[in-house]
Amino acid sequence: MTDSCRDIFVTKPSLPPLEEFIPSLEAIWESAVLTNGGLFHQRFEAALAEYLGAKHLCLFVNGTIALLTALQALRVTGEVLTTPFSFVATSHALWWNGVKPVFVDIDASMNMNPERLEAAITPRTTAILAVHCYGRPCDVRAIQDIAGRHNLKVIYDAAHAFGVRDEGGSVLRHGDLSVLSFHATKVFNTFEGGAIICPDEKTKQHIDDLKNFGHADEVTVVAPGINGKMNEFCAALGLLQLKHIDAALARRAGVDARYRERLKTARGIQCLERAAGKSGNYAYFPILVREDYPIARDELYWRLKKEGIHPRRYFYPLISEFPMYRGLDSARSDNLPVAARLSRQVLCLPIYPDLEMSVVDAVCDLIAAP
Ligand code: T4K
Repeated sequence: MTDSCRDIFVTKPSLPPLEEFIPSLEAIWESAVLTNGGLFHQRFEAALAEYLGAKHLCLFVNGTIALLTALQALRVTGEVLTTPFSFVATSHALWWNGVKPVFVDIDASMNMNPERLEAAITPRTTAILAVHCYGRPCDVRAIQDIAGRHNLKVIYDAAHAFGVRDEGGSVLRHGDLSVLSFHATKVFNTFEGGAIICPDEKTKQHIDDLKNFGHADEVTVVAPGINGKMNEFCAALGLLQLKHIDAALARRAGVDARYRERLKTARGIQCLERAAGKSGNYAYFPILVREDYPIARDELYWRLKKEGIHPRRYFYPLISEFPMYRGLDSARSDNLPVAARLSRQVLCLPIYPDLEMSVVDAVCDLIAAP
């Protein structure tokens, strides 16, 4: 390592120069409007929608509350097909809506395998909750085809997919609703935050009501909504972050390329292929530590940590292995063989805009000679 005292985490949040943020803070203090759709909220919502190429977008306090609200807005009930290979918030959002997750196995793309979807549908199935894992787009066409034939809603947990595009534009346009996270660990952060991409103004209005306790106006409550509003502080930061996001993505691309170059000859290490025809966001750098690697994935994980490098095993354990879900029939490991295997092989290496190439090289040296 260039600096052996320094710990290197899987990510380090990008922030604009502090002096750029001060005028926004002064404006917030001056106006005393702190939340509830203030000026920064309005400006950020509009600017973000434009950046993402979305016509309608609702800002949220975080991605989890946005997911919860998206499911509520679509009146999802009964059972929902979802992936076990995600952050636990994906299934928790179903649980909070009183909906039973039905886990469907993934394929080598790390996303839900559309070929496994149809067999999991029952008369109680109302929706598919898929995740663009690591920002790699799902097979949206196959998912939509199945959803269309079975009259199911489609919600994309796009927490990892900020700025990801496919052949036709933003990947966020797919499904009934897409949900973003702007948590500190994400490609684009507002400290904490999230958003729902909506297809039309009416849906946006409904979701805006739901995130404000269900209040449609001062005296009308249309649904048991939640407090999901983004505050002015986070909105002001988001507005500033937009100025820097393209440069940050370009630096991430450089780190991604260096890892690929340096790891291509490491025996037993597999970098996930970039998704063809898509423009990614380099949100994560997952590798698979295969059986022909000299040591087990967890041994590598601990060796790196001993050297001050802190990769993460996203996503291990699988959601279906957590106590509150493992009793479900669909959580059986023989139903999820690919997810079970990949979850025990995956390691997400540090990636963030400021990561020095010398550190990337040091990580690769440690991996190449464990
Ligand atoms: N759906 C999906 C697919 C998701 O991945 C997530 C969140 C959600 C939904 C829910 O969205 P939010 O409600 O969070 O908006 C993190 C995050 O807490 C979580 O947001 C994220 N996914 C998940 C994949 O990772 P941890 O517990 O693994 O990360 P944590 O807090 O240990 O942070 C990792 C490293 O990053 C730290 O070791 C150091 C560094 N770090 C972290 C934070 C928070 C910083 O340097 N500064 C920071 O402020 O969960």
